[in-house]
Amino acid sequence: MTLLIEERGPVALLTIDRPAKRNALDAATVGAIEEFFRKPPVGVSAAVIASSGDHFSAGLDLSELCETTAFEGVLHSRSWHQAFDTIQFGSIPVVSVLKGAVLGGGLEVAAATHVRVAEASAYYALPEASRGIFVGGGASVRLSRLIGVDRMVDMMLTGRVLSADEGHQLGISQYLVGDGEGLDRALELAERIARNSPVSNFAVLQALPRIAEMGPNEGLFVEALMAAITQSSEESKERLQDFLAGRAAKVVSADREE
Ligand code: 1HE
Repeated sequence: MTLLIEERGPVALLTIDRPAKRNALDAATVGAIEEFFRKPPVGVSAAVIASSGDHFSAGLDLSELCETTAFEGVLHSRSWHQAFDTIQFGSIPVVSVLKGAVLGGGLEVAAATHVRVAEASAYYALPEASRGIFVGGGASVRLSRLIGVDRMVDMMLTGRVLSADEGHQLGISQYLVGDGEGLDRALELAERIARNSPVSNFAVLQALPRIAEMGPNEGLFVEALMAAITQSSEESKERLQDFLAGRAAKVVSADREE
């Protein structure tokens, strides 16, 4: 088992557990990720992807690439696409905890998650070109949108390594914390996410990335449909009533949050 799965109430904690291989992603691990997100257990409303050891992931397990044919290569890449699509377009929000090496396929998994918490030790690179290969786990689509295609071109051509700070400035992480603090922060965020209405979380996951790809007119129309669908749910009505009756939490300013 290279993917440990633990349920902590509404939050599932998935730990990539191959520290001796720097959490290099083999087919079994990618398959286990897909299996989990294809049908998350009933009662689980958010997930955290973390890792054992000092590194998030050294990317594709390079020992699995030897002696593959072109067709096998296409199928392999498509299997990663399928697996990471179940993260990005699945039914539950996913928070990742990034530390140490976040390389190649490791960065591709991270880019498929919705909220990324980086520890100060995190560093990001795409060593594919130096290994004579190309990205195959969705980076050309997800990472180029995240940091801009020219930055990705630079990373691939020159082997540039981004520090945790640089990655944070570019939006790879939304949260930057000290070493050893990432898991607690990620669990706390996931618990908060799990308290949202599942319909609203689903709309965020399914509608926002699609609307971002649409023209403004289509985007606004789809936004209106999603708004109507979410606010017509029973849960939405209860939550609005709770607020109006003074039973719901207020929004507090950022500097008063702990
Ligand atoms: C691996 C892998 C791996 C480590 N596949 N076995 N990714 C890379 O090109 C990154 C390759 N890895 C590294 O640069 C370094 O290992 C690290 C910077 C991540 C860590 O360095 P270090 O000194 O802590 O560890 P190490 O001694 O290099 O590695 C420990 C073991 O993990 C060693 O095996 P051992 O049997 O000799 O102990 C390494 O061979 C093994 N190991 N990384 C297989 N990646 C779908 S397309 C996606 C394309 C990509 O992801 S390309 C990026 C590949």
